Amino acid sequence: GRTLRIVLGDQLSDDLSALDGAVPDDLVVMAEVRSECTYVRHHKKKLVLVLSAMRHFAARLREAGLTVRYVALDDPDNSHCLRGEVARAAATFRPDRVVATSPGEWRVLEDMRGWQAALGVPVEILDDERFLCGSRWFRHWVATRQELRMEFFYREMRRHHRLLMEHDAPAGGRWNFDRDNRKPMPAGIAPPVPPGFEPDDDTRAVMALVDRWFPDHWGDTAGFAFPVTAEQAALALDHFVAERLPSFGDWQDFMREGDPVLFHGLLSFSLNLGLLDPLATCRAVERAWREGLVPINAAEGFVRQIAGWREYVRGIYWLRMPEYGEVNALGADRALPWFYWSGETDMRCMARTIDDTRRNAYAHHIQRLMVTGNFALLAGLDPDAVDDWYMVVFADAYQWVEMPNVRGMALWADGGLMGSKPYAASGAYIHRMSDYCGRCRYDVRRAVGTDACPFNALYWDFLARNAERLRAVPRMAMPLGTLDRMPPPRLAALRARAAELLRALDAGERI
Ligand code: FAD
Ligand code: DLZ
Ligand code: SF4
Repeated sequence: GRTLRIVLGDQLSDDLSALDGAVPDDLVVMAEVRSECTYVRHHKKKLVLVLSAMRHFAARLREAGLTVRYVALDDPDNSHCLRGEVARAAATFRPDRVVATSPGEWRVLEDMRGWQAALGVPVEILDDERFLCGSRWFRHWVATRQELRMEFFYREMRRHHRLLMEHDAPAGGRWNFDRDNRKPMPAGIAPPVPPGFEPDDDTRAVMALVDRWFPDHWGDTAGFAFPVTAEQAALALDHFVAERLPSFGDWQDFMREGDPVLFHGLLSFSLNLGLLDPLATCRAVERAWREGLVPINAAEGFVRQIAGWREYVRGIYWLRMPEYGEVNALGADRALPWFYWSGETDMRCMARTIDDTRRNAYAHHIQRLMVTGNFALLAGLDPDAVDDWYMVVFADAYQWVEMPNVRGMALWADGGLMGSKPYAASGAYIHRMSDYCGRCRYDVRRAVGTDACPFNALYWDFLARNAERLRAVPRMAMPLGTLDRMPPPRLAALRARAAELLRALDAGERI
């Protein structure tokens, strides 16, 4: 029968379930719509990335002989929502059925579930098979567990896909090489510069379009250099595996001024759009290890991120939506300080991380978790506001991956589903794992007084404020023990300093 096939902006994969069995008589619909571009005010580089990659993918499908109806943002008849564009296509094409792949966000799935009734045509919503773990498998796994732990989930993924396995044992004799990883990085190391992809004419047209349509979104289109095709993404992966992966594990958690990439992959953009396949990416890394090109701690550390964390957060998202969008286990309610947008703060680590983020629509994991995330946790910022910020600022942000990382991992707002304890840390952590503190106006060794690092007093205040709630968390016993033993005058001084900082935040004063 006549089949209308829908491809969304982050479904740009040749083996997408919605394209399975497609023939030239079918109609593939892709649409650039204002509603998707503005439901959060995405960073301009993210808009360029998604729209340019969509245009390149449409061209690729046409070259493969398929018929594509591509509706551009400035098409005068554009209804500017996904449902409207499917309805317009259906009205002219008159399909017998509509086929779509399940979207990455709950919001879109809810809408899609209403399409059949609205269109009067059968709508088949197929599983998104571009993951190592299906949602049903995850539910089953959860049902057989007393306690959810990423580590055990990850081992199942390794066994099931036979990733980095030698017979039934993990390659190298251990599942986890973290104790070899995460070292401070000596000065003087020069990480290989990742390849940039010069915008072609299509991408330049999209950059102009985004500047015209969304001038008040954050960031700039200038300097855009992300991969926008599967071929470019494959080059980026090859370069990473050859040049940066060998040292990926060693300094995975280190932060350096002006260099947010270091030895990271810069692959999340491509993975999340579907330009790279996660299992194939893990296999490429495994191959490099088998060929002796990279050490096991690097290969395992990287595969853990993709086969472990990335799949786990997706499982948690679909398991717990829609309630997950409202969790707030610590009752945090402070407004997001303006400096999250302007970068105008004396806290060097925050200012530099926010600046990297604004320039590149990218920051690496530890900047996201231990700088902007940690501050939000310690200061008790409202999870809704923080969630919104993270959706806006990063070019790899889609709710299925952003939300569990923000609400769960960074803010502990899910009460421990994502992490077995809050990732709260004082300035000492940032000092050990970065070069920010040396150039900061605050003194990281001090906790009270106007020159003291704000993270220090806020850390103790966070523990004291949430002590009742956190007593039930076994891995918090150590820091709470230290809190309990602290002389009361010392704790009072720390809490007074924290109160002053929080007052200044609420008053919009510079800290
Ligand atoms: P690398 O360090 O090279 O890691 C390799 C790959 O592993 C990444 O490309 C990514 O696909 C995957 N990965 C690593 N950690 C995670 C994780 N915790 N969750 C999911 N995948 C992971 N990732 C996103 O893709 N989109 C987001 O919106 C996002 N928001 C985040 C918000 C917070 C508060 C935190 C703490 C993490 C967030 N992450 C997000 C996870 C992680 O920080 C990014 O995937 C990573 O920084 C992307 O850069 P990279 O490709 O250079 O990663
Ligand atoms: C992120 C995004 C943007 C900015 N624009 C579009 C668009 O114009 N058309 C489209 O089909 N998809 C877009 N996307 C991706 C969707 O938001 C994404 O598919 C859903 O959020 C589900 O993950
Ligand atoms: Fe950040 Fe504190 Fe270090 Fe300054 S001293 S860079 S605020 S951790």
